Amino acid sequence: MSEKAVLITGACGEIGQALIQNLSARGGYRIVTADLALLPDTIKSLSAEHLQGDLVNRIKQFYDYDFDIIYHLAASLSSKAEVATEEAHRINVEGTMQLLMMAAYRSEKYKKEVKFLFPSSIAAYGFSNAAAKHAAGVVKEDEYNTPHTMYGCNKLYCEKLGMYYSRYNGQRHLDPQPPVMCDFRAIRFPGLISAFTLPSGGTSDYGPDMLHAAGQGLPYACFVRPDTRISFMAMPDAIKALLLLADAPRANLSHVVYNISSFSLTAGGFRQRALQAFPSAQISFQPNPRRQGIVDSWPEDVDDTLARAEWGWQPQYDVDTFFDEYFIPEIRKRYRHPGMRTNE
Ligand code: AKB
Repeated sequence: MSEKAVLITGACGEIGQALIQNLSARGGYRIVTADLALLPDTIKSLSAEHLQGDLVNRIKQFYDYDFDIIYHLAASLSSKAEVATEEAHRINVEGTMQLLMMAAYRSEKYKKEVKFLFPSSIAAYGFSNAAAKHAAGVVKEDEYNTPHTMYGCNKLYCEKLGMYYSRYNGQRHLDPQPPVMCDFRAIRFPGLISAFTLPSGGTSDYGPDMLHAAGQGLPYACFVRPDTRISFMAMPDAIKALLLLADAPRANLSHVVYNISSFSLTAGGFRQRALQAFPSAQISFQPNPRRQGIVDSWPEDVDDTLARAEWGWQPQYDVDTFFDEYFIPEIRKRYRHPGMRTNE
């Protein structure tokens, strides 16, 4: 079986590193990576070719490649995007638009669907305040799509762009013989937590940051209130979801955007779990009003019925197994034995 040609943008990010390791372990892929930065040593050998540079400025180069699957992970996350909104829009929207245009162009020209996997986010939702959020509880994909952040607006708009290029693309779907269109699929990820990499630029970062600080015996001041609740997921489950959706037959998919869920936890719950594992951990709460406002606009949890029904989504970890079988054992090793195993 010939290798599948895969492009992974944002390859140096948390999802990127974990995905490269998983695809490489699976075998059968020629992985081309792209990022502003050089690949870390841990994954350098797993990439057939690394295209270093600004995605938007380098887009023309991608037209020369015959990619079967694109995992477009490059993004400026919610907290960073609130500080540098214009740059976030350039990366999150212009970058995605240009890559979708490339996928649509090649799908039509070579009559072969380019599959386009896109990580959207719970940031695509928006609640006016914590009370409205609590009243809504678990939300479905088509509810409360009123994001409060630049990042959330970018993700929601790019979901629509993906739907446009994979279904309508210049209204060509109305042609007597519609052309082959790219195959866009998106997942609204909750806060993701890896035992092997640290988050940057996000607002769900307080969860992993608190745990990694506790593992190192460092004090941590949490920037949201203890009662703050959103959904989280172990990185291995996020990768499992991306691969499951990528492998699903297009005929089984009646949507392009899917919620996925694993567990929902308060910031106070994270503290309890951290203290159970590291009793001397010093964890305090110093809410940052703007970042608190961002998380208060995100749902407590999401309904993933569609993902379970249409492509067999099922998380491996719930809140207990996440801590007891994945996260705590790995960060104990990581911080007790710096330099030990580094992959998902
Ligand atoms: C962020 O905090 O910006 C991301 C997300 C929830 O999409 N981790």
